[in-house]
Amino acid sequence: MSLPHLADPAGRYRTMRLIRSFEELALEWVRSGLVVGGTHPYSGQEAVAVGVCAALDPADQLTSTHRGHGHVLAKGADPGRLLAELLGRVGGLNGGRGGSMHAADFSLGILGANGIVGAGAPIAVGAAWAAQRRGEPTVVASFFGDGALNQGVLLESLNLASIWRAPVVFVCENNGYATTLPAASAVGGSACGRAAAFGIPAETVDGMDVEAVRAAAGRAVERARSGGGPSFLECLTYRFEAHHTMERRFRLSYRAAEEVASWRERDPLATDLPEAAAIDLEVAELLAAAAGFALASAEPDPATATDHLYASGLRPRSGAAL
Ligand SMILES: Cc1ncc(C[n+]2csc(CCOP(=O)(O)OP(=O)(O)O)c2C)c(N)n1
Ligand SMILES: [Mg+2]
Repeated sequence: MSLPHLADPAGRYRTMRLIRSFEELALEWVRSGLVVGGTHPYSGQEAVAVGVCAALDPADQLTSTHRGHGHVLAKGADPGRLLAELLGRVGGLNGGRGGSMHAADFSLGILGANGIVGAGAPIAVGAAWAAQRRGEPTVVASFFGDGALNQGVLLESLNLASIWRAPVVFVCENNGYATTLPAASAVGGSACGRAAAFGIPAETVDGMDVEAVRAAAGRAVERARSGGGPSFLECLTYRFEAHHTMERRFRLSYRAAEEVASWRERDPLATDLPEAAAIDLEVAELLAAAAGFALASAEPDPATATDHLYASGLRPRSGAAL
């Protein structure tokens, strides 16, 4: 059974709108100082998260990135709890201790956003291998950017997934840049070529088209679930905002205004769905309630600052400084 909130075009549009509006609110909260430290906005890339998650079942899992809000929301995380996480409040997905780059909800198969570029991939392969060993039908989607293509750990993960025939769908969100570095001048060969070198079927898809992503992800998920092993999708996409909210402080000019404008013309949210305006209103109300929940959530008690630093059962060595 696919994720119920992504089962039809209206649900997929609603979720893309939720992600876009969430990111706009998060940006506002960063600018006003409510969110400390900033975020990596996902605006522009919504069709990738939603298209891939639309091909997943509720029990399937994912690993995410530093730009993770879209993946987490697409899999079904509560927007109020994600906002509370950004604020560092106790009502957050992780009690406010993870923040934007470490949002997780294991109950929904969200194994975590991740601040280390490429680091979600080995987690995904491990989770998929564990499911395979247990005889469970779980598929794991692993999102990463073009920048991760040059991380050794990603190549090691592709290799292990291939030899173990692990049920992983590797999803490369090629948005053209790793921070300010153009992929065109940083990635030797091609994204799909890397997967092909490990014997993994790979395809490139229009990452601005949610239905194209869903169709390609559907083929990959089907292959993984039926024992056919991993697949690799390169989704061509673009981030509409800065790499990080901090970027506005530096006058960076690595992307031409015309380039940004031409990708904005291909906005994945452009739709002719007749119910789009009603959905937009519905999402605005949902997000207002989510913001209310997050803002009303308590600040953590400073006395709990060192909680969760050790796995359960372990104690700091006596005398060790905390
Ligand atoms: C291992 C590692 N190296 C460097 C960084 C700093 N860093 C954070 S995001 C980023 C760029 C990542 O680019 P990409 O994978 O294309 O993802 P995008 O930001 O475009 O979504 C870098 C270099 C990091 N977090 N982890
Ligand atoms: Mg990138």
